[in-house]
Amino acid sequence: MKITPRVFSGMQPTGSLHLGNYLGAMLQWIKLQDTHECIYCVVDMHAITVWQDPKELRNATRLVTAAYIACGLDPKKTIIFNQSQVHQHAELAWVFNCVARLGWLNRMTQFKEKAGKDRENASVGLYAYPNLMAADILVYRATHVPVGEDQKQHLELTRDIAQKFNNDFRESIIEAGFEDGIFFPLPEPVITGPATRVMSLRDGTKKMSKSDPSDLSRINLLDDADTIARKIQKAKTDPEPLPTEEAGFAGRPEAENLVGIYAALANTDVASVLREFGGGQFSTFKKALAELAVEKLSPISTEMKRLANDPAEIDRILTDGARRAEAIAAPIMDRVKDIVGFIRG
Ligand code: AQP
Repeated sequence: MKITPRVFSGMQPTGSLHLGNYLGAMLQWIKLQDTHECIYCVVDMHAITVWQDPKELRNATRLVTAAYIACGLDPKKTIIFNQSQVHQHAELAWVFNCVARLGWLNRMTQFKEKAGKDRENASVGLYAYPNLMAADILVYRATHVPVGEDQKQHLELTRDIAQKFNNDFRESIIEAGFEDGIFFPLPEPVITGPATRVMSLRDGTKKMSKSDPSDLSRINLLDDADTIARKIQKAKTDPEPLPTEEAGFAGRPEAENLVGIYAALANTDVASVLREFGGGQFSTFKKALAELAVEKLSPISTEMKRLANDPAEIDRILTDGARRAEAIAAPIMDRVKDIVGFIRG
């Protein structure tokens, strides 16, 4: 059972996907499917760490799956499934609950942000979320995880858990036939491109997020052309012209965000965008950005709507993916049980 290069990542069905999910993660996912074995999950178990209406959760899971495919993931080439269909995620998460330390979880900034002031009332699942995320990745012994910048801390925790498991159970791992004492790889985050952290259109210091109460803060993959143009038109900016070089973004997070979005959508870099638009007014730039965003996103939303019309086909893709995912996860989880000392039939 050698460690081979394998990619894992997921998105939560907590609402409609947005431009941040697309530019921060999805573009990398699509590239990697041509070069690596890839497993892409709709993480419905993560979604219920905050309340989800059951009917909406089912719809959102199907819609996120439709978005994966409409963006360009090929369910024949890559494995696409919803997390709850592969029970090994939950089993390994429990083992990791017993490996990870409270002090480690206490440092997770996403929990602090999501729990807010009402920490006592947050679910235990929200607190233990990073342990489940570590299990999602390591139950496939995945080596590469394409994510946005916001997930960097969780990925570091995943590496810490893998390392501690390897150290704590070293003897048992060697007895199980892994001579070098390494069972889990330390997965590498893949955080690349000009838009690894897309910010809210209303506040350049806040991450674009599904859960932001203002719909104007984000561009959803399902927004129509007029809505996209209106949101970009209304995006917060400052009164200065666009800078001519990247150093000019200091103290101008909204300008930096919009130029980063343009660069990512145009598949170029920020310096090239500034060569074209630097020194000009935001009104001209916003018009060009709206046209580019509509050109890139309209085909995705059209395809998403078409796919969403056939929920039975989406469920079939998810179940087929789950079967293929489980074929990889089951023998790994069996080994974990042996290493930990569980008796199995
Ligand atoms: N604003 C963003 N910029 C770049 N990447 C982002 N990602 C999310 N927001 C941005 C990346 O998208 C992937 C899936 O994220 P997720 O659905 O698991 O949840 P999240 O990171 O918590 O995203 P949201 O939109 O903020 O959801 P809610 O509001 O439900 O919490 C990840 O790779 C993430 O980095």
